Amino acid sequence: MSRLIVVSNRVNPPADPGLGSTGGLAMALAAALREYSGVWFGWSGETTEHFTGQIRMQRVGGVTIALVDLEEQDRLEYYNGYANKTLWPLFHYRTDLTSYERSFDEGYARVNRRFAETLVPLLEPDDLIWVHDYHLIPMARELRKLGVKNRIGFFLHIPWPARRLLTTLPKHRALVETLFDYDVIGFQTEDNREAFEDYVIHEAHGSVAGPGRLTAFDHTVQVDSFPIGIDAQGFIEAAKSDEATQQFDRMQTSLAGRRMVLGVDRLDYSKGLEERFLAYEQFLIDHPEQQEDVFLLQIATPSRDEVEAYQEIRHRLDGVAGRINGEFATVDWVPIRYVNRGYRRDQLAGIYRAADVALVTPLRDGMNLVAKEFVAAQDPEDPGVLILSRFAGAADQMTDAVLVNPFSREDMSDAIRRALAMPLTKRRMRWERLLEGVKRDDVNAWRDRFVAALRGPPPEAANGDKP
Ligand code: GDG
Repeated sequence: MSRLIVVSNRVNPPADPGLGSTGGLAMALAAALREYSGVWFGWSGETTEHFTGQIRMQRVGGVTIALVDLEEQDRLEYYNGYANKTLWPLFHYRTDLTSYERSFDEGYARVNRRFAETLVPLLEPDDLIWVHDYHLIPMARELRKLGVKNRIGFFLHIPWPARRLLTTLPKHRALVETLFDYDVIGFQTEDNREAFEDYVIHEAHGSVAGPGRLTAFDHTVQVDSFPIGIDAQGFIEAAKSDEATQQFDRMQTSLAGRRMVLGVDRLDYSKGLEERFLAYEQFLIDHPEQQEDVFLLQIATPSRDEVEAYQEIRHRLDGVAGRINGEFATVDWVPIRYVNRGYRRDQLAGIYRAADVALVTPLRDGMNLVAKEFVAAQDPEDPGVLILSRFAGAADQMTDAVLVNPFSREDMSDAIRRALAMPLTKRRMRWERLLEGVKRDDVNAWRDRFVAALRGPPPEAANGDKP
């Protein structure tokens, strides 16, 4: 059986599954690779004075990892620069936060080249190579230049933006052209896949070459949507663990009979945290009778804090949470518990379980795994209600959630009221359907579907012979 070589910017499988790691990609890939023979290759997160291309192989949490150090300039131009100041905001529809700097382009190209040069000696002829996310879009092009003939797939964890937005990126065409060196390109949703096709047809003068196949730049690639899932079984078990139960009990005591509305996110402007706080404030204004019976617990783990836009959103959230608390709190009630630290994954599962309502309201999100984890962690006898932004990829699948427009405070305030008032039978019915989907479309199903596409058709089918 061929090995699976996974390539992503950072390589950080949790050493202990109970611990977890913040970030959807890490959790998903660790779960996907654990039962597969292969290697997970990427940046160690460390910098060195001069790039050497030396690899450190390790075994962590049942996964073989291969780490390479980058230079400080790489971190600034490639990671903080092109990845997190150019592509991330642009692909999340925030042109106002997008920097277009040539030095970032150069850093991005350099690191993709360095990754490819470092990976090549590790490769065997029938390895399947699976590259992840916006940091590494040109990786296949660099590998092909070095003579790699293996099948290479790419999966984008974040949204693919609308054509008009993408064209604000200098050299957008050159970037998209590099994608045509892959054999398979995967997106989270049909909507993203369509946006890509729209670009290819209208900007790159490409064409549809058959079902799920696009031709442009003299290459044909397979393009499909592969909605990512969670390790559902693992999460359900984590929610029943001792750690989770202890955390659940602690939460119950601290609730003191109040209802809890919960948010769990990386501290990122795409997650709609400020809009969420303001919508919750609107709810407090609309329903003064409920004020002291409810509180919002927002866990927001700091992330990418070297990038100014992240410092800025953190500062704004401190201000908004402080203002709302100052205005509405009483001597024995605080409306928002705002927490800037991470929790163990099993503790998180206990916190999800104790919540009456989850507010998952990103302004744009590739998928959003928190929505799925919340569902997996609920108590079947008394499940909580999921309020989900229609702009999260997860909304395509999770239609039994209360879907909201995260840009409208009134909409969200109404949704909170409805969710808190939802009778048990209705809650159970919706939750059961949601859970069924979370279990069926889990991370293993996602991996298996992608890897099957990456293997490609059997040789006789590829030659066009009838079976
Ligand atoms: C990207 C895309 C896509 C959060 N706080 C803690 C903690 N987390 C974990 C959650 C969840 C993960 O981080 C966040 O995943 P998301 O999917 O919500 O978001 P991104 O990090 O932006 O992920 C996203 C994903 O990739 C996968 O393709 O869904 O759209 O943006 O697993 O539980 N984990 C722990 N403590 C915390 O405090 N242990």
